This record gives sequence, structure tokens and C-alpha cells, in this order.
Amino acid sequence: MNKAYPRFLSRRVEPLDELWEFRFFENTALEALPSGEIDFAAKIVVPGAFDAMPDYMGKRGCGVYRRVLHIEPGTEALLEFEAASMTCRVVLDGVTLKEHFCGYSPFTVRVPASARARRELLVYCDNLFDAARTPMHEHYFDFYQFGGLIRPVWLHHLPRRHLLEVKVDATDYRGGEIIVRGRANAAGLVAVELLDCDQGRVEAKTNAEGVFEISLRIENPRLWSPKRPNLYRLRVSCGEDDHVVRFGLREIKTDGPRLLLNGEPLRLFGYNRHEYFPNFGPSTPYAQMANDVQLLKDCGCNFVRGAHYPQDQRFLDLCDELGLLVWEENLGWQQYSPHMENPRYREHHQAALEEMVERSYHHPCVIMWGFLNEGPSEAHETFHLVFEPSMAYLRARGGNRLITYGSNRLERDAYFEKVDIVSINCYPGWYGCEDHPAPLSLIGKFIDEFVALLDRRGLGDRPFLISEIGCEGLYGWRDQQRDFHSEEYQRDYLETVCRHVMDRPRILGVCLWHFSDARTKSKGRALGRPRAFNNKGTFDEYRRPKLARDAVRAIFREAG
Ligand code: ADA
Repeated sequence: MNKAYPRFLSRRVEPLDELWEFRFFENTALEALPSGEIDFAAKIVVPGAFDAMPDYMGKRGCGVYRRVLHIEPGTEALLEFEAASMTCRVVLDGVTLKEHFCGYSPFTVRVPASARARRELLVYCDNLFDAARTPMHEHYFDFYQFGGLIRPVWLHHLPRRHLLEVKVDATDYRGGEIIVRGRANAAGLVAVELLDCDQGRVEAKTNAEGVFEISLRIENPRLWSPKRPNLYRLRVSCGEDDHVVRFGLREIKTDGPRLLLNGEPLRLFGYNRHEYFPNFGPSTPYAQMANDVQLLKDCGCNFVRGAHYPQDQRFLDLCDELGLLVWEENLGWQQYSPHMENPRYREHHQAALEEMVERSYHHPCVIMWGFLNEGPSEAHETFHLVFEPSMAYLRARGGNRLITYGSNRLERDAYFEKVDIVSINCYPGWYGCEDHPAPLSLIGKFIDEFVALLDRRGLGDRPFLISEIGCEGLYGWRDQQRDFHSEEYQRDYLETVCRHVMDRPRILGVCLWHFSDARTKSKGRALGRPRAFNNKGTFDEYRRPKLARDAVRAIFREAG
């Protein structure tokens, strides 16, 4: 099961989730593959990370996927990749149609018409680290970066006249006033209907360029919120083609240090979550995603941060449907000023940002956009290179969402004034306090001092979120001395954090690091990370709760 709701009713969209032919070239970069015919000796399942599978476990190199497509001669098609990791090249009938450099952002590839029905598709996915070629993916990230067609792939068979894009925005969310804007590849009639309401169809003509704009009013509008996640489905038809857009009516804004959702004050309590499950790596099965949403909600969470990359659409669909607020962010992890100065990095970062926004635009659950986790936010001279254009893009094109980034620069951060929410990643009572007699006492002190610092800086009325905080607890490691890495220390730690934040309404909320244990970089980092996992999960990688779960749940549930 690869989708939560049908995005098309008349357009024929073929899921390409099945066994593909496959060949792996170990330690060989995409550009260095031997020329000539490839012998596709193996088969592999899509979606899936090849290096999470027994035959290629932990290997780096280039995986080549092959599949024959059948497309009506003389018609165009569209390939849609929900994610292809890390460096990807799409080749159809021997012609390169696309090169792509962010392993988590979705992208589409137009397939030109041909006189032949049988078309050969080769997709190259290279998971080698190469800072010069693929600078968005660095080898030092604190999460394992897998390779392959890690998320679903679709083939859209396009009717001659078809839709290129559709956007739905609320102009008055309370009154149910919406505007539908879009573009077809040729001029003509388009029709719009709300699928779950009995309101009839509205028809309109596009202009000569195929552009259209239709205003509608939803009768008796029901707003979207985590408690009442009401969704609407709107179908735009264009001859034999259509798009179904699912959206929610809601408004998010700041009011001094508070957040208002549909005018009601809201605090945020939740977790950071990596897309990871043992045996599947980043290709978490859909049922597990639903399981995760239930676990989060059961813990009293109303919020999840999709760390540190564009999210799987199926997860966002679940959050829309089940009512969980999301921070979605572009791929980034401690990239430094040299990255900002690298034009290739900037190009890839911007492309991925646009792909994320484009694909996630209609999810009401996504209330904030982020980027550059722990980036060089103290470096004034590089601000205009990535921070500024990213914020400008998100403000102009990101819809009704707030902007933030996870900062670890604290008092040195130079850009807090520019964002809607000041978010910090911090680990008081964990890193660097091996010799401290009472490390838990550092937590409240640190948080209060940071709030005081914001006040001194004139940011006393800016929403402040703790976007990461936590410590490692090894599942099953119980210790009467409650030492570091024990479940007991982790429980005391998270209880202290949650209580401290809950009792201080000045703080918008907390997003604990982390939901479940997730595999990290092998070798180097594994020395400081037992099992080569980031063990800060409140659940282990199989979602077995550690001691901390009950403590967090008891406090988060107070927020109601
Ligand atoms: C950082 C980072 C996380 C994780 C965390 C940790 O704040 O953003 O991805 O690495 O530290 O566990 O130390």
C-alpha cells in the first residue's frame, strides 16, 4: 500500500512498486561505470534501500535499476520519484532525462512521446559520498544515508491535454473561501468540484496559455486541527485528465511568543523523527508509519519534526488524516560556510527546497518549514548565500506556514531576528558533563538562561521552541546508579526537560530528540555511538518503549 488517498481519478497512474532488474557496482561512481551493455543479473524491490538488503548490506557504489515501460505511442508520460538516493540519473531509451542530487526530495521527469510503445528505463542511484559532486550529502551526518529508490515511483500516462499544476489556497479560511489556480498544457475548459460535498461543479475557461483561476466557497466549512482533522478533496478535471487535491482549512500565525492555530493558542509537544526501521532503512513500511503516528499521539504529542529532510508523503498524509502537526525541513546537517560558498551546494539546496514545498504544499499538517539544521547561522557574511534566499522563497511560495531552523549556535546565532520561531538544539546534562556531580541540574538552568538571553536581545516576544534535547538510553540497560546511557538516566532526563518546559508557558514547546533509535554513520561516529545507533530514542528501533516513555507521556498528556 503506497498511498493514503487517490490523487487522480481519471488520469492513469501506474505504481512502479515491484521487482525491478538490478545491478550493483561496488565502489564505482555513477560516472565511472563501465561502458556498454549492463548484465542485469539480479532483481530488487522498489521502494527499498539496496544497502539495507542482505546482498548489498552496508555497501557503497552505484545501483542500476532497469524496467520496461509501456506507453501509448505518440503520447507523453511523467515519471514521479518520491525519493531516489543519493545521486540519481534517469535514462530513458539511452537518453539522460534528469540528474538529481538530494536523496530525499521528490521530483518528476517528463517522458517525451515516441513512436514505440516499449521504452527502456534505467535509473542509476549512487550512494557514494562525494563532496564535490553531491555536497548536500556529507559523510559525517549523524544518520545513516542509504541508497536506492527508497520511496515509491509512479508512471503517469498523460492524455494529450493535461494539467501541469494545481494549487489550492484559502483566501478566507473561516468563511471557506478558496481559490484554485492552475495550468494546463493547452487552453480549454476546466472543471472544479468538491468531492465530499454536494456543491456541484464549477466550469471555467483557461486563458490562451492554459492558466486558470477559480474561486469557490465551501458551504458550512469545517476547520482542520489536530483534534478535528477535517479534510477536503477537490477535483480539477481537464478533458480526460484530472488532479485530486486534498487540503484542510486552517490558519497558523504567531502572536508575540505564542502560536495561534485557527486563532487558538497552541503549544507544541513532540518528537524529532527519522524515517528509519531496521531491515528497511529509510523505506519504512506504510503500516509502520501509521504505527508511529499512533505511538506519538499516544504519548500526548501534537507535533513531530521530520528530521532532517523532506518527508515521505505517506507519512504526511497520515499526519493530515490523524491530526499531528509537522515541521518539515530541507536536507541539511551541520553544513558550514564553505558549503554556502559553493554554487553547486546552493543550486542543489534550492532545487530540493522547491521540490519539498511543491510536493507538500497542500498538507495542512505542515505548519512550519525548516532548513539548514545546525547550519552556520553565526556567519554574517554567508547569510545572503543560502539563509536569505531560502527564507525569501519560503515566504513567497510556502503558503501559510512559519519559518524556522534548528540552531546550535545559541548566543552566537545571528539570524534569530529573521525567523518566526527561534528554535534551538541543545543537550545540557548530556554532552560534556561527564564529570559534573549533578548533570540533571544543568537542564533547567540552561533553558532559563537562554530565555533570559532572548529577553536581553529584544526577542522576549518571539516564539521559542526547543527543537532538540535528549540523551542516550540503551534499551534494556538498567542501572541502579542511574548512570549515563541507562534507561533510568534517560527517564530522569526527559522527565526534567518536559516538566520544566510544561511549567513555563513562555516556551512554545519542546521537540525531544528522538522518537526511536536510528542507525547512524558507521565506523568513526559509531565509536561515540554504541551499536552505531543514535540511541536517544524514547523507543528503540523496533518501537519498544524505554522507561522514559511513561514519564514523557504523563507530562505531555497534561497539555490535553
Ligand atoms: C544534533 C543533530 C541531531 C543529532 C543530535 C545528537 O543536534 O541535529 O541530528 O545528531 O545532535 O544526537 O547529538
